[in-house]
Amino acid sequence: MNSRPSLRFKPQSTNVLRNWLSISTIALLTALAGCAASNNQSQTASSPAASASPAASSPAASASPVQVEPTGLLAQVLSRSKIICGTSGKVPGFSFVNTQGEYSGFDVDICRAVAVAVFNDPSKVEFRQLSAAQRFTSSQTGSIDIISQTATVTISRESTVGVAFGPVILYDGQGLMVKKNSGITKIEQLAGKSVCVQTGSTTILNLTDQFRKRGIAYKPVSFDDNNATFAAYQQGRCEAVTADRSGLVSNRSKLPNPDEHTILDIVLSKEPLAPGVKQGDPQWANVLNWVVYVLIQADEFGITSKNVDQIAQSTKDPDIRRFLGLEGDLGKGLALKNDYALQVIKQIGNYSEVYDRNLGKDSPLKLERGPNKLWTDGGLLYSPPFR
Ligand SMILES: N[C@@H](CCC(=O)N[C@@H](CS)C(=O)NCC(=O)O)C(=O)O
Repeated sequence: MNSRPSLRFKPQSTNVLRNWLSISTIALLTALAGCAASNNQSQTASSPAASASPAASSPAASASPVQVEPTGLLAQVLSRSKIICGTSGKVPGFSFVNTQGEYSGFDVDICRAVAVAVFNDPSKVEFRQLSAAQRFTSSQTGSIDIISQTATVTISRESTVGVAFGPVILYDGQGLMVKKNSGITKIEQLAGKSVCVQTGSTTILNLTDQFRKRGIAYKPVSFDDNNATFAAYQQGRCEAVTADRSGLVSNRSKLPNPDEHTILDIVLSKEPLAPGVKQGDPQWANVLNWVVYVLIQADEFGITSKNVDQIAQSTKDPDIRRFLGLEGDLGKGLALKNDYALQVIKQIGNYSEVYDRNLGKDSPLKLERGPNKLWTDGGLLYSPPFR
């Protein structure tokens, strides 16, 4: 059922897990296990109800009705009537707050998608603006429910820092940006020069490693704020600025003359960006995971915000019927409404729609999809089955 069980079933979550595994959940798990499913299938096939409708003949329909109760953070979020989402607010395409206080971006849409899944209302999110370093402390102290802030999945963040990352939403890498007229095209030309960088990030760690491994001396000029980092670069306090390549494209768009800056043709690291939650609450982690997977799976099925209603009315494909909650109990198994996926697609869109409007062809940034294509198109995006 889980593609990355190690992220969700941590030792410290045993009590929560025990509560969560209510009798009805065990019934679902049993029904979904391979051998049990074949038993159920044969029982269903012999029951008169099974022949009455196509839905009733599916293995999922033969399981006991699923009634998973919200617990932990999901229960808290429901009683509070909003999700608290930690994000930057300063990075166009990911999270940007305009002068009217309205948020937009890929990271913002992830939190809105979770709000649709939980409340059927994308507006039920309160955004908290955090620095790169505050992302993780805020998650640890429980003052935010979701981190959705250009965060790279790393082993130490999942082990010592205590973040349970959801699925990767953007495969990126670290880059370097310089002024075009500097003539710099290679990292070696930065020897003895200054590089602006943000603290609380993987960026500063990779920068150190990359110069160290090449044996090049340089001067890091660090800031704990995104805007301060790029302002310093713009003012000429550093010859280069480093960040995730998508972050460079985003911040370049805010500079007075974006065309005067170039991103070097070099990738310093792997930066798989993902939203995350605090560890120890498997039900809440599952909600995040299976909301992100909805975006990816909808893309694979060719379901968009525009055609989802029409597909829901006409499809006979059992995979799609289960996915959209027209049959089976997949949504209920997450303690959500059974049609949560349909609502997420209708109100937020599929992965391509979210990508294109925030980062891709319909956005000012025009970022190529690169590895962020579906696995069926040669990319890395892959959702485990909705089954
Ligand atoms: N992906 C890297 C870098 C992320 C990063 O530095 N993000 C910046 C923006 S590019 C940020 O969130 N800054 C928050 C702020 O200062 O507002 C990580 O997870 O450490």
